[in-house]
Amino acid sequence: METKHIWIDTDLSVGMKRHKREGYCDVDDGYAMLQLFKAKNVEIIGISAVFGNTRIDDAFRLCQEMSTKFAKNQIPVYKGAGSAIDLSKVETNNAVEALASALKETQLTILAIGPATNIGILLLKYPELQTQIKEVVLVAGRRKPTDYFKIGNQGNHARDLNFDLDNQAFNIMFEVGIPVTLCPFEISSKVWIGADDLKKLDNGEAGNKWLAEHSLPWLAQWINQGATGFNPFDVLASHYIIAPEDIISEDLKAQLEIHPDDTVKDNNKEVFKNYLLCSNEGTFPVKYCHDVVSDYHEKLMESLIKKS
Ligand SMILES: [Ca+2]
Repeated sequence: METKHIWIDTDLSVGMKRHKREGYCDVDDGYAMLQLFKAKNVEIIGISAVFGNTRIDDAFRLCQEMSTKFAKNQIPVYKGAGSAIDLSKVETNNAVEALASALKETQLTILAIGPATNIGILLLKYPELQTQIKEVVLVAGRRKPTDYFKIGNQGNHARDLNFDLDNQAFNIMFEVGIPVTLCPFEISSKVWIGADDLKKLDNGEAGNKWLAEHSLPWLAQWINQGATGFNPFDVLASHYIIAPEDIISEDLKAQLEIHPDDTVKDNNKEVFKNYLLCSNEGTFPVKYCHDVVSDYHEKLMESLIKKS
């Protein structure tokens, strides 16, 4: 079995309270990281933190915590961008420099499960390294502007957060033409984690217990919105890296289009935003992951529960 060299870029926020509004932050980056920590066919070269689900300092601290406590081997952790790319003032950071050094040594597959800011900065600062990137796997996109993702039954549409937080970073990747794979809400909305799954996780290793414990308030938040479990978005992207045969994809073309913002209730054409749309009619080739194999849930749980 070929060992894939991978880099994880994440806005890890497991257990964090939301900044400036009520509730808890996403736990899904933790599932993706733990799955990769346990996978036998990958070698994780580095982990970089990015802003997104939480602030950069918290994401960085949590990456250090997960790497120190739960990784088989020590994986270096770097602090990346704290805000979206400003094209008038593009600044590098520790994460971008470390990723550049790693790419000079070896080709890498990048799992970018936050805003793609660090990848965008890297491509602007080190365009000569683009051929060293085998593939970037991201969580973003949809087919049509009328497709939406809602949590539960209260009528609230969720943002396409990673894309919404840094449109420009995605644009840069597409224009450069590196191989991009998208695992959007279309695929993750077919996968559920519920209370029984958290019980199974809680019986496992220390990393599993930690994740299960911090997932309880997140699950409660989804149940409160009328759902019966939660969709572990980012783990679909990590699963694609370790076992692409479990993920069903098609080759499409991406493009950015401006439409009324679907997350604003009663939006009477006052608030607009960019959409990342994937169809046969777009401009930039992408691999679009949209479904899972029939016994996927069992495979996912096995990959999370197995011993390191
Ligand atoms: Ca994430």
